[in-house]
Amino acid sequence: MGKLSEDLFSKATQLIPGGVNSPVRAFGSVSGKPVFIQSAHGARMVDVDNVTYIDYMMSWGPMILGHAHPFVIDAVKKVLARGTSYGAPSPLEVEMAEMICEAIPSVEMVRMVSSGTEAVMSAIRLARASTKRDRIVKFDGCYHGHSDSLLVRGGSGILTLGIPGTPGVPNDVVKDTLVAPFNDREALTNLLSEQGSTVACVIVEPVVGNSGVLPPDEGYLQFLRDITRQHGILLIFDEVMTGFRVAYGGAQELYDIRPDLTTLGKIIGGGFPVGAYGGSKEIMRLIAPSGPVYQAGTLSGNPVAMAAGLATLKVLRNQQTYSDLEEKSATLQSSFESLAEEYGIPLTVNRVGSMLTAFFTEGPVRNHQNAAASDTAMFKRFHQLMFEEGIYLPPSAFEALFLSLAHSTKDLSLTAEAAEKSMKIIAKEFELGPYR
Ligand code: KE4
Repeated sequence: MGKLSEDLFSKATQLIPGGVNSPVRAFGSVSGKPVFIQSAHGARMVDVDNVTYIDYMMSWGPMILGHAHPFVIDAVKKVLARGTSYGAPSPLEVEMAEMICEAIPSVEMVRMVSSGTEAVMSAIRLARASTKRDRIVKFDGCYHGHSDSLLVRGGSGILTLGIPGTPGVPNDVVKDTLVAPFNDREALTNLLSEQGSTVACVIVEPVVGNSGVLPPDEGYLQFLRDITRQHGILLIFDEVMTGFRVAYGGAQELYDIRPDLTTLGKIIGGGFPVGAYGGSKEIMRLIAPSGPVYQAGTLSGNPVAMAAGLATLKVLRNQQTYSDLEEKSATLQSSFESLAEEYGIPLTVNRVGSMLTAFFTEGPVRNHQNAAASDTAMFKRFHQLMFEEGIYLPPSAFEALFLSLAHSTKDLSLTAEAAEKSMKIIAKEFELGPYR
């Protein structure tokens, strides 16, 4: 950590809880010393001490084109000249709704909000209103933002910081939140055979990103679709992370599943605050003002966020995008795997498209329990060593690493060189492979 970051962090911790505006940014489970960023372009970020990093966090997912993509910047500049927020409908919101509905056939109608948390909170309320049931089912290690009823055995920062539950959330709020293990058909079948008639929705990250990446087992998502339909339960795909990430139409395109409701965020805002939820017209028409289910937001559909999001989606719509991301991500995965093999380091890389996690364990890693059993001390050391080599990995063993269109083959070979140095040191320090 450079001097300026150090000074900023000590000042920030006096003014902002933990010195950060979102817990995982505090590097709590790695070095504990977050650097402060002054700029970002393409695949790189530069901190206030002028240290440059190849970035694989990409703002936790949104920056799939790379930072400060010229097409996005131009689109934002044009809109900025016309004001920043109207509090009234604008053409850009209609265009965004059209692009989302065209990309995701299960979404016939969509409402914009300002964060993934807000999208999920609203979708849950809508599911409860639509089914007139109160119970919800989520999966162990999945994170769906920080609304009260979802803060149960969550992933992401909750897992990283080892927060069992969250003080301030009344038991009455979470008593209706049931938790099942991901990728476990029997557990959910048993749970729903007892309580299915009281459950409004099952919400899932179709590709889990918040326990680290956990791909769904073959046929598992179809199983979720079938069993929820059987019990009259709405299936919610939380695609805040996977939407426009794993495919242009998200995980539901990749796995050919039609959920009842979808939540979105991150990429559709192009780096600006955004969220969205959508589904059939029949269900969505329950939302005010067309229906009685209230949900509102001062900056929902903000024109600047819409401009950045639209510019991003227009670049992504070119199919070449995802094959390019796939190729680069597969290269990164195989360099990690072959190096771990060479140095006798237990490593399992889970990847779907351009989101991946390297778990320091033999594997397989199919659920939160497997992920939590990985060697976090080894991850911490790997993170630190890679950081010293100028590679900025997400500062948590339970997050996804993201590639962008801006990551070049040169960036990938620099990353592989850094990984070689780091894994060699880890093998020595942990007495593995040639250093047993
Ligand atoms: P936001 O409220 O942070 O925009 O979205 C919440 C959310 C909902 N659903 C999924 C699947 C998500 O991954 C998220 C947020 N993701 C975390 C990182 N895994 C955001 C990073 C942070 O909390 O700082």
